[in-house]
Amino acid sequence: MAVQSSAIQPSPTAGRHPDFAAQLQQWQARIERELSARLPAVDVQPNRLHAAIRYSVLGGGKRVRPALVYATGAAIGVPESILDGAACAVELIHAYSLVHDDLPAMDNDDLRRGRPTCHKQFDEATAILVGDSLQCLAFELLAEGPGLPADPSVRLKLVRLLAIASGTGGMAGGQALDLAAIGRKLSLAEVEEMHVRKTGALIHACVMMGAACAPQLPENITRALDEYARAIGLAFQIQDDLLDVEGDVAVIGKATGADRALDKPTYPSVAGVEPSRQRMHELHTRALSALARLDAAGLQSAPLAAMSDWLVLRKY
Ligand code: GRG
Repeated sequence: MAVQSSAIQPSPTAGRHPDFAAQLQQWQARIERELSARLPAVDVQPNRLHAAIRYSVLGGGKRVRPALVYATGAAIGVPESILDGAACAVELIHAYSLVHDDLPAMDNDDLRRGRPTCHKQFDEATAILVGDSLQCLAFELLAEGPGLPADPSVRLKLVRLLAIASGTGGMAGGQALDLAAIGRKLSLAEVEEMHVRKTGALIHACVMMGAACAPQLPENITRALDEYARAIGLAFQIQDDLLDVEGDVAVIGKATGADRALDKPTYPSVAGVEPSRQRMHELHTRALSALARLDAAGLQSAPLAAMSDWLVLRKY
């Protein structure tokens, strides 16, 4: 199998944001550099844990979440230099969730981003510690790391947003619902609730954390961003479910059909493939219409519109 390229696919959004592919690649390169600078070095003890941390975070993934933080900043005029800390923190939480999700006690996956999963490359105990350490580091960065507004009240807001999105009301709770759903029939409303928490909450937090770095942002713009972020969070997970049914394993970098193999209810398994696609496009349209309020206020919706296009049209 081909190792998943770290390069972003050419953008299908050329009309809305002609330089989007180049912009994404710049954000992707930036986050790789910023993450690398914040991770412990391999030659520092405990070396094996640090090697596993760097293996799990660097050199792969689409970097959707950091890109969303930067795209929000680009839309509302916050410089990247004071978004880096938030972009790193959210990607570290995401990386931790993938490492733990792949463990035998959860989804038991051997392949992630076209490479052996952390517990396969190292061992289970190390993978558990990688997740624990990444979660702590994410909050340490928000509390006192570089690349964020200096204002302590902004940092506190960022900690709060990320903690709520990661905890039982968000990602961890969504994962619990996901595990409890194995072999059961769920209603569509229950599947949506699971998706909104497991994946949508962290996607939503990326946008709201970018917005929090502009403390003077008018309330109506914050509300528009909130609506946009909720819509793309769910749309992203529906596309993930669709890719699990229809995706190309060599492009995705992990096995397809995993949800069916685990007997997990997904959007397409409950609603059907075509209605799932329709729901995803409806959410995409809702996200774009929320962004119209940014343009009306003289802000730049194009980076966020292009992100939404990419998330629903992506092939991995
Ligand atoms: C272990 C608390 C805990 C939570 C795990 C994120 C998650 C919850 C599980 C991952 C399983 C999964 C496939 C979730 C669906 C959506 C998702 C998060 C996909 C992976 O995110 P991408 O596509 O991955 O952004 P890359 O590799 O590009 O970073």
